[in-house]
Amino acid sequence: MSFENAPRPAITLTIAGSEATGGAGAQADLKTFQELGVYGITALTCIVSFDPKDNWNHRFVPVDAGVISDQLEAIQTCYAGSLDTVKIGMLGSPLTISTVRTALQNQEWKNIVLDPVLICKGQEPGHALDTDQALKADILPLATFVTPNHFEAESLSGITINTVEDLAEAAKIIHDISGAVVLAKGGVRIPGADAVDVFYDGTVTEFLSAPKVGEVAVSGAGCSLAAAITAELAKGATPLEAARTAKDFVTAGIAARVSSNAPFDALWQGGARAVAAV
Ligand code: PXL
Repeated sequence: MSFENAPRPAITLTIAGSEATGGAGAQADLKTFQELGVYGITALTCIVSFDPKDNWNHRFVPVDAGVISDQLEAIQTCYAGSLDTVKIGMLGSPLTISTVRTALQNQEWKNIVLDPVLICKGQEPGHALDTDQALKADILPLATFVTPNHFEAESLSGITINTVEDLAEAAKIIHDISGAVVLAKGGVRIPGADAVDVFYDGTVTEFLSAPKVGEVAVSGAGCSLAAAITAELAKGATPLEAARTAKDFVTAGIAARVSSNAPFDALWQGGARAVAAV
């Protein structure tokens, strides 16, 4: 056995928040990266702690802007020349958004995958609106791939989404605004037996469909989907291949989900491995 010739993993960064219970955010991203064979690194933007005494609303603490840019300086210097793929998750404030934008513009990227986390339960509406607008103005134009959920697709496209056809229309509008490849997620929000996501890259429209597992959204599904796309792109997959692999990854992770004392389950990133072993 030659250790010298062992393949080296692609380096993949997530710029995301911590979600302490491990279902969503940076924790979900890193588990997904590991599961899909890429070397995951993280710059933390905020710390979210659900509040069991207040209907599991989000307690949100931003990481200081200087500390975010310190993390990104360390990462970008350490991996200059080998880091070209980044996932962006929850940013949470206009100041964080401008800090992240500055760091993104310090280097060339092959893939900037944006999971446009628009609202966070527990944030003040005025503050959340400023954050949403800053995300659209400052980060969306830099994205090469964007993964809005139902609510985010309505907000970014400006249309109401009741059907899969509406979702496809929204994906086209978001592509036109951003230039990015779009995977718009219907999840459990659109009626029907299947959870349907719509892929659109400016030419190809593809409906990715899987039977719904229950009617309640599972924590971490959106984060893990975007992280799986990121990992696959870093390994050299095309956007459509990455979207298909990510959909399968998330479907297996939902089937093998973890329950807790919270009123929602969490996706398990080891689901595909567990299914394969049975
Ligand atoms: O699922 C969106 C999300 C992303 N990032 C963090 C979160 C959540 C939802 O709870 O807490 C840190």
